[in-house]
Amino acid sequence: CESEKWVLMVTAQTPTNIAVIKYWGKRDESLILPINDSISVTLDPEHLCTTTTVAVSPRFDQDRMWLNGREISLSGGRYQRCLREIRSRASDVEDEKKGIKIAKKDWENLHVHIASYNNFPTAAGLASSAAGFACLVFSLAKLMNVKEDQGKLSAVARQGSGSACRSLYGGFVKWIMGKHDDGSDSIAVQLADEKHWDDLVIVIAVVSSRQKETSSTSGMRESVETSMLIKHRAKEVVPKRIVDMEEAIKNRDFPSFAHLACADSNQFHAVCLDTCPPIFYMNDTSHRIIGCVEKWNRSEESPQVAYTFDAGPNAVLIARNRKVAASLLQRLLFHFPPSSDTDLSSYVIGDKS
Ligand code: 2P0
Repeated sequence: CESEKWVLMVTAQTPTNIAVIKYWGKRDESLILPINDSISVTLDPEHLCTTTTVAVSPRFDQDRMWLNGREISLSGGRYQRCLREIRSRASDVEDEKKGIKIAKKDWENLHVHIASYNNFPTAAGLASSAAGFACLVFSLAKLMNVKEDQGKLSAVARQGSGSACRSLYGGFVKWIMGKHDDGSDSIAVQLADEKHWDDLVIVIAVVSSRQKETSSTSGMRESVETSMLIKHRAKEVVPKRIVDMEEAIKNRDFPSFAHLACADSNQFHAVCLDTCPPIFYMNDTSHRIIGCVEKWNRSEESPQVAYTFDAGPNAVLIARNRKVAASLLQRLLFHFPPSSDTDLSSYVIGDKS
């Protein structure tokens, strides 16, 4: 029938985010509730981002998803939870031009097709799940005319992947761990928008684009089960660092920002080493980058560059301004020289494969 031919689509783009005070460890695995607050900076949308198109049509007989052009299963609990949570919040949708009318109750019986692309390596420690789930939740919410605020949407994205809740905002974002058992207060809030501290330049040194061996989800589970250091970190260290980091961001105080970000990255990797069996996310190249930045920072009156490493060997380097970023690139090329035939636009430091 003619009326069954329509397809309604929404496309959205969501950048990834890089934590400067790290999330590592859950107190509730299924609701994805963390053991500490975290703070991140959201990257510019034109760089590391996920683009997702969601479509609905009466012709679709099941929910389906393609990631980077290949179909993936939606049977996992995380996808199911996000779909269920968004469907339960759907409202009426009307598109007069196309003659489409979807009542709130119809959403339960309509299926969606989802196509998602990352413009960066998936699962190489560049927070692909953060951008991915944030974009999925945001685009589904737009498609289904969900009227809830960003905070409530962030609590849905969190159930896809913890760090995803922070990607619903630009600028500097805090994920509040919350107190409630149902996760209703475990949401992201924006600390400062993207214009607040726009001198900062983020350089990502891709050390390896291979997939990591230990996923964040299993890594943090093992840390919670076996590490003593993670308990001390969550209870004694992070609460104070969160306060200090918020202050550093508010005042655009780069020395404090750099000190806190580097220390927190190092403690997160120390927790990984304190896990049984130990988890090694950084490699020799990562360690050499830390050495170079530390030496440079110590040779100046105050720090020029902050480094932070997620669940992978790639370095996220935050330069205090563009001039420093140019000098940083020169230093990286000096210490990690590419060969003459290297395509510098996709140069991977230290990865010979
Ligand atoms: C973060 N990471 O704060 C930390 C720092 C990695 C190191 O959030 O199990 O992919 O899906 O909640 O969000 C990576 O963990 O883990 C992460 P799940 P997620 O960015």
